[in-house]
Amino acid sequence: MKMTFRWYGEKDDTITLRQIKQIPGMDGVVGALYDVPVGEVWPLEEIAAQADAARAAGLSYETVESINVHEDIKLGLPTRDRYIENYIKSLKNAAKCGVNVVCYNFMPIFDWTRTDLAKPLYDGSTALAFDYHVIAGKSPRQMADEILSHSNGYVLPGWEPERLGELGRLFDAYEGMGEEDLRSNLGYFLKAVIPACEELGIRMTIHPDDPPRSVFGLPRIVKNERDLDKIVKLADSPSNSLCICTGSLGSNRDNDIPHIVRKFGRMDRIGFMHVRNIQVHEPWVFNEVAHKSKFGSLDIYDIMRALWEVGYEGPVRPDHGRMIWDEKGRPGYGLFDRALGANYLCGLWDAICRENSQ
Ligand code: DNO
Repeated sequence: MKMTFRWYGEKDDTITLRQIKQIPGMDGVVGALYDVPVGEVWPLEEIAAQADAARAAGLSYETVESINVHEDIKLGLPTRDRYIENYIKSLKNAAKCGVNVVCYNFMPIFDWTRTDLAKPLYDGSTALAFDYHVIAGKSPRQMADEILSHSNGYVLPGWEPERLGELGRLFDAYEGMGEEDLRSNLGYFLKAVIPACEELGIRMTIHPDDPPRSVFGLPRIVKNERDLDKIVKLADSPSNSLCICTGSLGSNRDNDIPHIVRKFGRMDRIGFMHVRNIQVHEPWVFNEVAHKSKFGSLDIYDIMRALWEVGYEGPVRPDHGRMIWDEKGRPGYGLFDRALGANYLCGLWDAICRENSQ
């Protein structure tokens, strides 16, 4: 595995490449262009500038998260072909800059959803949390406004203001759309994009729905093992891969993450790993915690062991961290707790490799 760290670029991140490089065991950054509107082409020069900066700091630049998918593609509108063409142009530009893993999601309207961006934990740290009872009493607009107003002034990944400005229109457009329709739109997208990826040496990795259930009645199709089975069949190629986000899938306790890693890893269909821990209090009520297994509901050791067993060589990143040591930063994406998380994952990995080399 290659340990990586999500970086929002010189303009958008308070964390520097130098700080990232100083995290023990860090191989590279996971980049993205946050100021390119969804659906437009990522300019070659801008990707190259980010990749060059990372490499100059001694970090690899092979993964981007996310090239977001335009809503017209998810909705299956006639205009989707134009956005798919643009998507392929972005992939070509990314490949020219040495990118070989592209993360994306296929969640209608909202990317990840939380009801609290700074829930106090027992030790004075704060973490992201979700409580379905809270969301049940809110309108999508109220939830979006709350998330944006608690983001400490940072743009949050997947919460682009231009999309959120059109919530009413988008909800109308999804009216009556079921899971099968959405999956067929994903199939259409993959059929167009995967042959290009095969030529470019890129693995597309779809991120699970977070949380893995419908919110506000919108369809969701990346929730569990059954959904993942259907996705890998939509295009039979390692370029059509999965991003296994342990915290997203793991918030449904029926999802056995080590089993999912072993199964899809053996099929060579995992292209990216987001590893983090969560504490599930009751179905659909959870908060994020430190990465260490004993603080949450997930067995991070067994997940890393499963990755080792399947010979996983792709990127892994510590996912969301808590806010600790009075850090003020982008919710979920501060420096300190993610650095601790990376160090814990590297420690587990070293021990697993060592135990098994005798
Ligand atoms: C949240 C992230 C997601 C993820 C996208 C992938 O922190 O895990 O925004 O990047 O869903 O497309």
